[in-house]
Amino acid sequence: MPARARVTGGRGGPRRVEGGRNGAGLRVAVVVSRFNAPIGDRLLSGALRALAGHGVRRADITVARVPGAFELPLVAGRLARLARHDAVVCLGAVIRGETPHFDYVAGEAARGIARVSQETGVPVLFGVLTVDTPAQARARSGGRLGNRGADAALGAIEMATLLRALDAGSLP
Ligand code: INI
Repeated sequence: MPARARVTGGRGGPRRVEGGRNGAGLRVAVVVSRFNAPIGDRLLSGALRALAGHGVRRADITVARVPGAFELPLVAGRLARLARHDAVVCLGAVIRGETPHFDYVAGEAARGIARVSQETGVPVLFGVLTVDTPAQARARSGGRLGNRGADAALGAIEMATLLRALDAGSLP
């Protein structure tokens, strides 16, 4: 089944358009930071499981590794500009306390990822944890509070299917 978004409503009410959760036929790139590697690996596992569980074929997934979260935007941008992927998912963990430059690393990663997405028109998802402690990072990477890598992967499918629907002129 092709990746689909849904248009509902109309008939006098607001028309609603939403991305779907069927990733069949989508090509997704994942960029993961090696800094805090055990957390990055947990986020990556969550993302890959979510993509496979929603129909994205293994052969349609590219995984790239970068040294740290600061480097995520550059590689995400390069992948987005290749025009081979429908979405890019960025994963990593910036943990306060390990570095006095937490704010620079986290801020630049967030700003850069947003900029790349806006400039290329390709959805680039922010699956980067910005937390105070390693325990908080573990809780959000397959622990008590879910897995932000999986969340970002699902967000990628939703955004890619939504943009496809808008580009295909599915709105009357
Ligand atoms: N990179 C991270 O991904 N997480 C961190 O917590 C972190 N800390 O703590 O410094 C970090 N630093 C490295 C940074 O992302 C760059 O790789 C490095 O500064 C080289 O440009």
